[in-house]
Amino acid sequence: MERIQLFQGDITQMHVDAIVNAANKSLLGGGGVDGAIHRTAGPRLLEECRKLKGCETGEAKITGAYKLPCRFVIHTVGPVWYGGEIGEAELLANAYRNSLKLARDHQLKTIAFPNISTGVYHFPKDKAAQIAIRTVREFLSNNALPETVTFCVYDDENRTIYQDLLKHEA
Ligand code: AR6
Repeated sequence: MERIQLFQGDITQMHVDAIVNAANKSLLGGGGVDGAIHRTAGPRLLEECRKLKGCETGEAKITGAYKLPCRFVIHTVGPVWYGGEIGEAELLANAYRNSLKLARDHQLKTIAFPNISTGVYHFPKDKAAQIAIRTVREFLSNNALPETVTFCVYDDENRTIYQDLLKHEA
């Protein structure tokens, strides 16, 4: 089976080993996918997140998943887009890479990513998708775990972008 998969829908309903949360540095919840994950997981996720004392941009931390159907949540913080001149691309790549490292180090086989930074943080969707796919492909070529990575797109624009990039850059 292809090690990179594409799925359109709600990441909170995915039965994978870990879903990735596009969080903020506080790790104390927010809107977008972060809000959806905390709503579905229930209040014990926030309790565990409080103990983590936040997370730097580009870093990642792992928690339990509580009422979510997955086993773990990997919380990462993507960069806010300020025009692309202050290292946003590298920080976004770090967010993907550090999430993948955590999954590997916990022996996780399946992981799903939302389109980190492309909502409230305004990273251009096409650029973000290129970075996401390049970073995941490079990691998978050097690591046996995770076995499969699913890009969970939510909006149609991201779906089209990912379909095109995954087709043409295989
Ligand atoms: N499942 C999958 N993807 C989703 C879902 C969902 N249920 N809901 C939204 N998306 P955003 P960011 C997509 O704004 O840009 C939060 O307040 C959405 O369409 O959630 O990294 C945090 O606390 C978009 O493509 O994350 C931070 O403060 C993608 O998820 C801030 O937003 C990311 O959009 C992080 O901003």
